[in-house]
Parts: sequence; C-alpha cells; structure tokens
Amino acid sequence: MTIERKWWQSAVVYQVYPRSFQDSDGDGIGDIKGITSRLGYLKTLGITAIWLSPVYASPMDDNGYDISDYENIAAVFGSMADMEELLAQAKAQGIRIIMDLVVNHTSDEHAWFVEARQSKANPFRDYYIWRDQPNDLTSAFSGSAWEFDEPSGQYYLHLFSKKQPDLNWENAQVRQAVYDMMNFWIDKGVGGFRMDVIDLIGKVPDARITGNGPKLHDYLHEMNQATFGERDLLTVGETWGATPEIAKQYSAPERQELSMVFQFEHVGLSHAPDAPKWDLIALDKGKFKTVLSKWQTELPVGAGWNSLFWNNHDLPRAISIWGNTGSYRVQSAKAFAILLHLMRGTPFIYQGEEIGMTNYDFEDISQVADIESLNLYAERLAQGYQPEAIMASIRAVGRDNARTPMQWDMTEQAGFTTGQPWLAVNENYQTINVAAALADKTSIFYTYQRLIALRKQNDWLVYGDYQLLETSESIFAYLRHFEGQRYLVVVNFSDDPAIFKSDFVAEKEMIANRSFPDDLSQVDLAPWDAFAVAVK
Ligand code: TEU
Repeated sequence: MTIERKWWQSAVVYQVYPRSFQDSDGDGIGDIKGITSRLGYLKTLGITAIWLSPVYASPMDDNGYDISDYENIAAVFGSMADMEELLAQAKAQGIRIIMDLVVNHTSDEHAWFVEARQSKANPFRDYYIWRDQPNDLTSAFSGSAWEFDEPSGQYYLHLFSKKQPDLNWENAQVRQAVYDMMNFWIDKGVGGFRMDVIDLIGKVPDARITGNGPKLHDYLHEMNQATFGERDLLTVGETWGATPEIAKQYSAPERQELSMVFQFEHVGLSHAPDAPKWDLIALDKGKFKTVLSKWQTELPVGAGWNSLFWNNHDLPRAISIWGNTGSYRVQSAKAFAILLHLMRGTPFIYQGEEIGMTNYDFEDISQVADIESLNLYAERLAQGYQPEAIMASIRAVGRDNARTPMQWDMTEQAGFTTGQPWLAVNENYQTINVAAALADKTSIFYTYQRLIALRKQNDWLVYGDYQLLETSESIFAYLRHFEGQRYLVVVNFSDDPAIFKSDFVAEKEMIANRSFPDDLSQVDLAPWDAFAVAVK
C-alpha cells in the first residue's frame, strides 16, 4: 500500500498551558517569553509541535478560553511581538506552533458581543443566540445555559460561563469573520489549530441539540476550503461526542475537514454511568482495553486519523487516577507512556506529564481557581452537599490538578516564577522536577525522549496495523504489524505481579522500563512493567 504521508502523522505534540508553564517577569503568571526561554528543553525532549492553549486578549474568566480579541495577545502573556518571536524561535528549532481556536463562543467583552447587546436591531445582534424565553439547556459550568440581558430584554445562550456567549454559526458573517481571523494567524506562520469544543458549533438550541448538529460537517468543510485547505497544517478537533464513525467524518482525507480528532471515550470510563464527571469510578481494565483497541482498529490508515493522549489542561493527571503515585509513580508513568506512544495516532503530551507530575491535594475551596470547580462548589453547597464531599470531587477530577505550575527545579516556586504563583506549586516539586529528571538517566523524561525518537525513526509505529492480544485482565498487550514485521508491546497495568505467556520469539529490543526478557514464553512482570520488542 502506498501511504500519503503527512508531517502531522509522525509528529509528537506538546501542550503548553501558558499560565502555568514559565513566568518571565515575576508576576506569578506564565507568559510567552517564558515559553520561548524553554524551547531548548522541548527540543531536547524531541517534540515537533506545540499546542498552545489560548494567549489571546481575554478577561480570563476561563483562563483565556473566553476571548475578547482574536488578533491580539493578552497583556498578562506578553505582546504580539513576543508571539512573533516565539513563532520564529520555534521554527528555527523545527517546532510548529498549533494555536487554540476557540470559536464556539467569544468573551462577553468581545467587541461583537458588546455591540450585539446594545439592541435587538444592532447589526451584530445575530452573531449570538438570543431567545425571549430560556429552555432547559444547562451550562457545562453549572446552572442554566441562558442568561437574561436586562437592557435588551432577551436571553443569550452560553454553553460555558455566562461570560462566554455562544456564537451563532448559522450566520454566514460570523463564519466569514472566523475564517478571516484564521487566515490572519496562518499568515503569521502557525502550524495549525486545535479546535475547542468544535462539535458544538452545529447546535440547534431549540431542539436541545448541542453536539454533532446537522450542519457541523458542512461548516467544517467550508472552513477547510476558506482557510487551511491547501496548506500543510495540523488541525485537531476537540470532539467529546465522537464515535469512530463520527471521527471518520471529521478526518477522512477526501472529506476535507480536519486532520484528526481528540476523542474521550477512554476518559469517560472513569465517570459513573449517566453521571457528570464528578463521580469518579474505578477503571474497568477490560473496557479500557476494548475502548482503546476499538479506536486503533476502526480508523484504518486512509479512512481517518486519531490522536493519542492521557492528559490535558481539563483532566486530572492520569497517573493520579489510573496509575500509582505512591511506590510506583515512576514505573506507572513509564508504563502509561509506553502503552500509548506505541499505538497508532498522533501523541500529545501535556506539560509535566514527561516528568510524572501528579494531582494536587486540594483541601479547601480557597485553594481552587478554576471557574468550573468554583461554580460546582457553589451549586452543590446550595443543593445541600457537605463541603468535604464537594472537595473530594474537586480533588479527584478538578481541572486545577493539571494547572499547577510546571516544576522546573528545586528552587523556590519550582523555578516557575520569582513572584507568587497564581496557583500553588505542588509540594512534591523537590522530588518531581525537570532538573532532577534531566540528571537521572533512568527518569520518566528519558522514556518519553526515547519514545519520541522511536516514532521519528519507525514507520511501523506511525502506520502499522494493531491487534489486541488475549491476556489476563491486568496485562495490556498488543501487536503492531507493518510490511511483514511484527512488534509486541506488553504492559502490566497493575500494582500486582503478573505472568505474560506467548509463543513469540524476541528479535530486537525497542523500549522497556525493566530488563528485557530473553524468553517470551513466560515473562514474570513486576507491577507496571512494560516492554516492546520486535518479534519473529
Ligand atoms: O473544554 C470543553 C469541555 O467540555 C470540558 O473539557 C470542560 O473542561 C469541562 O470539564 C466540562 O465538564 C474546552 C476547553 O478545553 C476548556 O478548557 C474550556 O473551559 C471549554 O472548552 C470552554 O472553552
């Protein structure tokens, strides 16, 4: 089979959450100059693209996912000149910058909304979604999705915070304004876009349809043609509601929509059935294997493309909920890395994952900054929940777990800032930090570095077929097939020893977090052991 190779299929992307990555001016908030100063570190890791969470002008109700000007930079993050410098320096290091595209909604302080709420007759009124009466749609950040606008006498829709009014994608002028803005950034040399909650733009509020609306794919095809279609860019949609069938609609090349999707089916396995994400349940390992394997086999090369990730800025640290951050922190972090990075799809690493950063021990709501958690707290308190019960949810899954400052070294505030950080540094920074990781050849960092290097060197890893192997429950083992070669990946996904049996014969070692087994007929696996070998 001849494969039409794309750079983004073999890329490894690193997500930077600017507020928490590196502060350069001592105000306690990370900034663009800080990111530029750390490009050398990212180059050492080996990543080839950065997904930059929003740095645009914003009142920061949702840390920048509420944008008031798409063509300017938030002063707290720096200036447009800083952004251009970051693009240039990154390019010189062979790193592309993927911008976050947040166009399901704007900030209520965006000029369009400021105009829109002037009066029903305002030319920008129809840029947003207004109704005389609200329906029962709810916001992801608690409460009704409708907010009454006193002066103009109607309700506007906000699927997130009330400072994030939803744009009306039915309006062709809105769509054109978004495409013009995207072209502004393409002309600046960005490497692509990560599209925030893109599956919501086809919503039909009166029919209570939010995700996967009827015109969603028409809009994305139109966007593709009006902007990045002819360019060699990476576009990834955040699509909570995607099945493999839906993922193909987004990413099959002939449909000319996006490069790939983020799907969250494995993330959902930790949520109680029919409950919001706040009630965490133990992971069913059987389902975990089935779900991840389904996404491997149901998107064959040419039919679509998937991404691979454990973490992002909205999720608890994966090793804190699925791994073991006690005695097996290092071993389980390496096991997760090996398990994921040898699958097919484009891997995304979230800042700090490569050194095994963990959840934060939030004890009191005063330690929490995220609007989603703060709103949940107020809502549940009013519903009669005990504060400790609400804190237990926030501690387990709250988004601030991912947003504590990056841990660079053992100096005060972990080298993140010379001032007071906007969110507390995790107390474990004395042991978990970049300087310590770089100094230890056996650290998690070097497992990631090796995995990234392997992906650059091996087509089997990028394009090979995938086959789940029958094993005992706690072992996750699969084969990759490519051009007559076979590669075996075995992970003991548990705190207990396990035995892996097979009739494979090892040919060449690829990567491991233990010594390589000579004999694959029976391998004694210690907790969280993981290895990959080419087999005959
Ligand atoms: O998130 C979309 C989303 O639905 C969830 O991930 C969200 O974080 C929440 O946990 C739902 O319970 C995207 C961004 O990634 C997130 O940071 C933004 O807050 C949100 O959209 C709004 O722009």
